[in-house]
Amino acid sequence: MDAMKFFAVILASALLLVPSVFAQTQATPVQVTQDRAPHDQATRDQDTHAGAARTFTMSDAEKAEVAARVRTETLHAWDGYKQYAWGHDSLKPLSKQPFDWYGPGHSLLMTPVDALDTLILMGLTPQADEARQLIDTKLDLNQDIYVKDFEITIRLLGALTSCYQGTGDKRLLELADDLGRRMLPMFDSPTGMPYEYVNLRTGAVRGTVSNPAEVGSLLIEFGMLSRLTGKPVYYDKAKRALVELYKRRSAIGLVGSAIDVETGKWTDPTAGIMGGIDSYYEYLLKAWLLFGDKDCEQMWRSSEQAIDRYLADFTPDGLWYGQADMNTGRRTTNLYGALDAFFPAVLALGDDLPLAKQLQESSFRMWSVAGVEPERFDYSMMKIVSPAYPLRPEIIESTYYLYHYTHDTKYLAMGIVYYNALVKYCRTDVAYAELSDVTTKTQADSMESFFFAEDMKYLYLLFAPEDTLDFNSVIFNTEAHPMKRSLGRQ
Ligand code: DMJ
Repeated sequence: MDAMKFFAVILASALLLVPSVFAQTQATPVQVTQDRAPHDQATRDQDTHAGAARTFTMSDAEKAEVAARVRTETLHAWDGYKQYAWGHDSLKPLSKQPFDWYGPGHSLLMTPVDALDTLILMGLTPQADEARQLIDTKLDLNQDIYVKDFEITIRLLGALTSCYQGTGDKRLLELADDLGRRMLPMFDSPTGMPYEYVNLRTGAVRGTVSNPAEVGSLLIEFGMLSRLTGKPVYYDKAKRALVELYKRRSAIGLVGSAIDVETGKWTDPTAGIMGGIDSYYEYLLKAWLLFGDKDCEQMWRSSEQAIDRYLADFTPDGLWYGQADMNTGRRTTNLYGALDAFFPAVLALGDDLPLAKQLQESSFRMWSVAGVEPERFDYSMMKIVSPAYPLRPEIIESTYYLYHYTHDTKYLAMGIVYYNALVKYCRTDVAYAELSDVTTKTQADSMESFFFAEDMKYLYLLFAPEDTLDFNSVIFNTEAHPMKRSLGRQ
């Protein structure tokens, strides 16, 4: 499909979905002018679409209206959390029950912490204030629970350090410092790579087999904590973990999927950019840009070459990234998925817009197979292999980055497609629910905190005025918590 036809299909999808969604939410529809309206002939005639596509524009008022819709829907989900799960980690949106990751009575306030900067950004001030008040007074880190190094770092530590930068609320920094201190024992392995779990009260560790994402996606949060507290230990430990992992790359420059942090040996040699590896690469690039760390720059540049050479896969259906053996470079599988859709954003940030654009088209193609993206997709057969959709944000994140860099309105059209599908298929009477199967659109009883932290934030930023957040002055961690570049360079 050539670029213009592809654009046309995106546009048609966006426009076809607009009226139903706005009707469903009883909101005023975005006005679609005649030359942009879908019609039967156009759906059969790609060239007509292409003609329509060329005229596609959104006025500032139309964009503002979509941003307002996103804000309203964020409030809808927040109100559901507040009514049924206040003080807990998250809301189960179908049963309307609270859920705590580490068992009843052990909440770490995952949703309010992860959501706070989104609420602030959207100007949902009473909601942001109530979230902050809850965090300031009730977030209890002195709990006898083994927490996941990666998730607690990117969500809690990332949000606390980011929100301190945004609000100046010293209690948030105190909490971040306390959390960082409690997590430090996880780095005390023979290699310096962190154990998977650390007990917040005792500092005991468990989980010797980890992966690149869990080992290598800690430096933005711990590094920023060093900058904010003046304590170098955080930066040093997280940087060492990243370097130790990088040092264990294969002769051809790839890392595998699982590594023993005590022996330093790989237990799974499968290379890729998929979940379990993804944000390791993202953090090499972002730590360089945020902190000006030259080692990270060098590690990113050499990793990028290996990724390009062995993982990128140009097929008749476009550019994809599959899996290969880390030692031989031999292709093993052709799987792409919702998590991989983060990579166009990384490519764009790393200054490779041509590849970023091509890969974003592939992500959108994957989304379009069922009208919502699946967790895993075999691009050699264009077939869904894992049909769940746990409200993943990566494709929206990449759309936002690409729109920022290109101002091509097709990315706005993509954003409308995602937004409308979310509302149509994932919205419940009290919040939003993940899908257990994108082919049947069956909802499941979970709403991850990243729905607030990432999906809604990136969607909002895509349509909101550019000065809502100065993209160039921040680096987002992998959970979409913005870190100020000015502070990172101090
Ligand atoms: C988020 O927690 C982060 O984006 C992470 O990097 C990957 N998984 C989820 C979203 O899918």
